[in-house]
Amino acid sequence: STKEKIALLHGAHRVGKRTDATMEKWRGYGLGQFIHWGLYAIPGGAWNGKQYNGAAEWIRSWDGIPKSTYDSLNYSFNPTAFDAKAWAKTAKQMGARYVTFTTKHHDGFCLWPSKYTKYTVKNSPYKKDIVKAVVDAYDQEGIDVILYFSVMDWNHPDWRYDIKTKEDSIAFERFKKFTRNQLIELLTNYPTVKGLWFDGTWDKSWVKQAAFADELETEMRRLRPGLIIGSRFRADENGKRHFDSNGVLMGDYEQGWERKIPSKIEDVHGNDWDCVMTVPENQWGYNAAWNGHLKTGTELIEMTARCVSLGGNFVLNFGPKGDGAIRQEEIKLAEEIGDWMKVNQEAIYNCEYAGFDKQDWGYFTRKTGTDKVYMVVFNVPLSGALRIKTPSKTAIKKAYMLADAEESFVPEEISADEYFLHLKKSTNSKPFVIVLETLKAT
Ligand code: FHN
Repeated sequence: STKEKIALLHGAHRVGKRTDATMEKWRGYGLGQFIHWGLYAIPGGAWNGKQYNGAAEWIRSWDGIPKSTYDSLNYSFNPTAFDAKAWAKTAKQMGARYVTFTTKHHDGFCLWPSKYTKYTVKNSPYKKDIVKAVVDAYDQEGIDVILYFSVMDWNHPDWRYDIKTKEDSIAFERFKKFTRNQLIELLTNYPTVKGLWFDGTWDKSWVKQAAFADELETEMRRLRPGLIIGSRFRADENGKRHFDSNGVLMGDYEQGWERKIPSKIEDVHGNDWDCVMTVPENQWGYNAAWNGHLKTGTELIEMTARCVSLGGNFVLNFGPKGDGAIRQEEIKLAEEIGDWMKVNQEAIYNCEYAGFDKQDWGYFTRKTGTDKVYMVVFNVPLSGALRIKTPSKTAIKKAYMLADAEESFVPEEISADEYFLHLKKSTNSKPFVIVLETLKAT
């Protein structure tokens, strides 16, 4: 475009993707787990027998909830069934290759013994450091850990939504120091974590801190080279979030895909991205009365394939109960996804956008940087013929089932660069994968 570039002091630090090994690993994860856990898991979406319709982790903010009573929930926090190793096993079994864990959600309660506030797990009957237990357990399973951190903090006296008075501005200066201290503390206490997942950064008070946030980002990156930070952390000096005033992505990957998935490659503008998804429509923390449509295992597998086919990662949320146990419905979904992943993970891990036109039967993925293309098939047409349009000058050398290489196909060429693969039988009850070994003429 002919648009003039705006000179920015606190815009994006880079144009285009990161190319270092840590980020390349992140890009290849394919599937991740999100965990929302905190005091809100105790009421689990209900207060005094009354069910609230909004997201369970927001219950403190709903009308009629006494804030001080909510804030005292730390005195009831004693999750006797909490077992970080069991969580990590569930994640491993599902096939997750990274986890994002809520160290502090909007309610301000810290799951680590922060030195900078009394509102932590240390001042609960449980006492022990939950973040450490989670980091250690996932590290042990070889699952990378990203720490979720909400800047917005309903418990902190210096938090402001906007800065309108002198008093606000003095308070918020203290809040900024507090935020910085907590972040440096997290990175220092848990040096193996790969990144930070920011949230609660949309209010005017924080959006106005372009210079401060930019400096803090630089400080954190200096402390932990390779640290991954998404596009939700900071705004530029014009208040632009995610993308700066020149439309360039701020941070290492686009963090805007919450409960929605891009439909075409153009939607992601060549950036890294991940999609975070809930099982019900919009419940992150534990809600005892999950209602409305609950996504099935097959739907979640399809979302995973769709994300990977467009170069992103799919991250499924879990909301453990107040006692620390993962609810049965989530365990079952993890197992269902994991059973599928065991056979088909080759089409999900270390894969990228294939460069083939999307077809109605499902999704193409490509083993990153190779000629191996996967067809993840969800909808078998009545004809049993799967259409493939190859990019020009690309031949299909071999086509076979991923689960059974003996079961191969001879593609029927129906016109230039266009083929049918004729399925022999369509007895599949689960999505399946066909491997295409391709050859590009040079
Ligand atoms: O308000 C939060 C919400 O509770 C949840 O944590 C999600 C997860 O992406 N983030 C915020 C909404 O964008």
